[in-house]
Amino acid sequence: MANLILVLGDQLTPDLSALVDAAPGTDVVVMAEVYDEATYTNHHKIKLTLLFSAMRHFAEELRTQGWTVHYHRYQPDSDLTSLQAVVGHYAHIVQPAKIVTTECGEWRLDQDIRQWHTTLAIPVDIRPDDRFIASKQVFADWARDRKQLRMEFFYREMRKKTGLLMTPEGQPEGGQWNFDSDNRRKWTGKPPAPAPFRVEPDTLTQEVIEEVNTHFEHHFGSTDDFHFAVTRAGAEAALAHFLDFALPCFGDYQDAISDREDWLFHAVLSPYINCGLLDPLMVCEAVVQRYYANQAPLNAVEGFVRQIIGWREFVRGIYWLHMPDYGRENRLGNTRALPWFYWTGDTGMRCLHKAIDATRRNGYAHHIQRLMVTGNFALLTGVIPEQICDWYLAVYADAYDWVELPNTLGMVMHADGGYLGSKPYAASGKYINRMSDHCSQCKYNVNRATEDDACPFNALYWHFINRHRDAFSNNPRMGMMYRNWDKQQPERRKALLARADWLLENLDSL
Ligand code: FAD
Ligand code: DLZ
Repeated sequence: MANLILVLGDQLTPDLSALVDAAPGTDVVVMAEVYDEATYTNHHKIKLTLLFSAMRHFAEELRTQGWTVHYHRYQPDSDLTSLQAVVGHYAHIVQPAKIVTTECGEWRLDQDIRQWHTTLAIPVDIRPDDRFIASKQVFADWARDRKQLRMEFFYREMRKKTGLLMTPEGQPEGGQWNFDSDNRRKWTGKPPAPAPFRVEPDTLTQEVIEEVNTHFEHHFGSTDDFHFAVTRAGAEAALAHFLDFALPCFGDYQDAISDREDWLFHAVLSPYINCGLLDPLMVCEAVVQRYYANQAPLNAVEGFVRQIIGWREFVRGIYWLHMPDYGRENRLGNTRALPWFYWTGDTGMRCLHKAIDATRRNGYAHHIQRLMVTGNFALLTGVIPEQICDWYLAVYADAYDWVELPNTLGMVMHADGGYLGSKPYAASGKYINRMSDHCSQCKYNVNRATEDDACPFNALYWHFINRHRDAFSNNPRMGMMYRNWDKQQPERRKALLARADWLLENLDSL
């Protein structure tokens, strides 16, 4: 008797645990583009295009390997609006012994699928997602009995487990685990940043672009410059492009921000890794090979590996350890609505305008734009975590709840009380000026704080420090900020707070 194998939109991996022991001649695959998944947030049009096109290409790839694939294309008037409805529909036709699937990455949908054995009255075999290096259980075991979870210590375990950048004697290459301090150069235009990797849309992708622009017209963003790969071969070419042209400088300029360049030396691989077109460990192995071939320095290679086997695995572990409560955290008690300009980019603050505009055009902004520009501003202004989390979930092609939520709620908003990060990444305009060339193009003056034309980040920074004294003044990593605040003249402090109050009342006119 056949099994019905459900492959989700972010499971486009040939050796997925749900597929690996199945029989192409007997078992049947089901894949579906459905209303519920396409609209649970205001997904960027680029993300919808990428996923639908990559899903369609993957279905074709499976068919050429002999699989029978029931593929449900998005139809606005279809009654089958959820994955459960589509799976139920095909289960009725195929009459399978059971449904087989790989565990879903999002708590919301995972909870739903875990009820299907009852709602669809068929056994559902849910397999672990072994595309991650640490299973949920391995992470839970590591986290048990630790008062604070720190990425660095988890990362070291992952280095030992994978052997990546480890000497035969079991020591980290270069004699240290982490070269973070060598990842902070400002980029001034030299060396030139490589042109981004591009794939011109094929006929199938063009068809999807048209459908997305028709059926999801009001969703965020534009597909005008869609150039992501949508197949495994295309994603592998994107990896090769990164290795050849960007990796050597990735480490030096990892924290840089540029007014002129959207992508700098970043990999732009997260959309492919997260939907299954690239395997994270394979990507790290390819990167590490460049180190041993003397084609990339250690600060670049270690910095990259840390992001994947460190941060990526760490945030996923935290997500599954603490959902659903994690998603409701708001420990700083934020009450402010997300400024409207996050959806339009319509603000005179140059750094925010550029980050949001790149997001709208590309479905992408690099990590420091997400953390220190759009994230920092939401932190300083006290935006309600749920609203800023939903924004990040919507606007990036790589966004899935399991990775977006801990990054936004934990790393950026500190809404989990410091569980994920030991201190908030709050910063004034001085930081943005140090790491970018935005400020010289901005209508606000980064060297001023209280005047009408002063960079809003400056007064907002001190307002944040002042209003969260109870939360942070005893944090050893924040002590210096409080000493700096306390030693300013009372009139100066008063002027800074007054300016910040005015800014907070007028965010949408900035
Ligand atoms: P690079 O800078 O080249 O890094 C290489 C790879 O490391 C990435 O492809 C990614 O797989 C991994 N990585 C790097 N940093 C992180 C991190 N903090 N967490 C997890 N993986 C990481 N990443 C997502 O994949 N999806 C998200 O929805 C997402 N939301 C974010 C929200 C906020 C507020 C912040 C601050 C970060 C978020 N990140 C998210 C992490 C990071 O910004 C992106 O992974 C990165 O920008 C992707 O671009 P890249 O491939 O060029 O990455
Ligand atoms: C993000 C997304 C979108 C936009 N559309 C679909 C879809 O139509 N069908 C599907 O199977 N998956 C889709 N996804 C991914 C899921 O919503 C969900 O984020 C992941 O499966 C979580 O692991």
